[in-house]
Amino acid sequence: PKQPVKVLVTGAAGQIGYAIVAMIARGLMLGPDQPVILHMLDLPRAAEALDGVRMELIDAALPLLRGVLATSDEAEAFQGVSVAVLIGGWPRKEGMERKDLIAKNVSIYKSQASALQQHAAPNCKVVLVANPANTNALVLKEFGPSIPAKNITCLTRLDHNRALGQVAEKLNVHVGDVKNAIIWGNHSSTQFPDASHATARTDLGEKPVKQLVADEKWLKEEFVSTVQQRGAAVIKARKQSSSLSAASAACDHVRDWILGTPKGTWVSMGVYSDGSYGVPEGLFYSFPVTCEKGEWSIVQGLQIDDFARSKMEASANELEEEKSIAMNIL
Ligand code: NAX
Repeated sequence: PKQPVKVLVTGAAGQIGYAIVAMIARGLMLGPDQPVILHMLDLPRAAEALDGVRMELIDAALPLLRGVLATSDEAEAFQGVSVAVLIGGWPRKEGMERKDLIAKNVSIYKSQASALQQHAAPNCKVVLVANPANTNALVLKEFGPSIPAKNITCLTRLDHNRALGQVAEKLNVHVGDVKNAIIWGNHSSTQFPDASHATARTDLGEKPVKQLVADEKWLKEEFVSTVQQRGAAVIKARKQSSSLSAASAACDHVRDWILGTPKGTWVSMGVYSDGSYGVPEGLFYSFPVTCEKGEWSIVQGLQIDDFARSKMEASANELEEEKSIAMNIL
C-alpha cells in the first residue's frame, strides 16, 4: 500500500479551496490509489470557517483521506508537504489597481517562499493559483532561491480547459476528443489561446481543428476573446468567480505533472521560461508542455506565424511590466 502524501491547500476556507479539498481527497489529483493527508491553511480571521471545512471532510468519510490539518500557522501548514496548491491571496477589489494587487501579494508570497524552503519536503511541487498567478510564482522563486525553478508552476490549465471546451462546442464533439490547444503567456486577458495546433477526433479520424472549423475568423477572433473573457462571463452570471472549474483544473494540472501526460498530448502550464519561442527568460509564462516522471518539458518546434507572434509578445510584455512592478517592491 502507498504511503500517504501530504498536500497543502492555502486559502482553503475560500471558494476554490472548498471545492478542491474534496476533489483531492477523492483521488482526482494524485490518483485513486494514493492516500493523502490534507494540510489546509487560511488566515486567522477565517479559522472558524476553515474548521467547518475540516468537519465536513471528516463527515464525508473519504477512505483516501488519512488526516486533515486546519491551521493558520504557515510553518505548520508547510511541514513535510510534497504538493503545495497556493490559492490563498489578496483578492482584487473593485477599483484596485494592478500595482496594488501585486504589492499585497508580494508580501504574502515572500513569506510563503521562506515557509516552503524551511518546512516543505525537498522536492515539493508548487502550483500558484492565486492571482496574479504568474507574478506570484516569480516572487516565490525570487524569495526561495533553494527551491528549484522546475518545481514552481502557475495555473493556466483552466484557460486551457476552457479552450478545449469552446472547440468541442463549436465542432459538436466530446471535449475528451479535443486536444493540444495552447494557452500562451499570462493568466490574464492578454493570454493567447491558440487552437492552431489542436486536433479533434471525428468519425474520419484525428483531424486538425483548423481544418474542421474552417473558419479562420472564428479561430482568430471569437474563440480567442471568448476564452480570454470567460472568467469575466462567469463572474457576471454567478456573481462570484470561477471555482469548481478552477479547482478541477488545478487537479488536472498536478495530476498530469506527477503522473504524466498521455502520449501525443500536451497541456498548458505556467513555467519558468528558458527562452523557448523567443519568450524572455526569467518570466513565468504559459507554454505547451508534456510531462513524464514528474518533470515537465516545453514542447518544441511548433510553427509560430506573425499573428501568434504578436499575441505572444503582447502577453510577455505585460509579464515584464508585472515583473518590474514586483521587483520595485522587493
Ligand atoms: P476567496 O476569496 O474565496 O478565497 C481566498 C482565501 O484565501 C480566503 O479564504 C482568504 O482568507 C485566504 N487567504 C488570503 N490571504 C491568505 C494567506 N496569506 N494565507 C492563506 N490564506 C489566505 O477566493 P477564490 O475564489 O477561492 O480565489 C482564490 C484565488 O484564485 C484568487 O487570487 C483568484 O484570483 C485566483 N484564481 C485563479 C485562477 C487561475 O486560473 N489561476 C482562476 C480562478 C481564480 O480567479
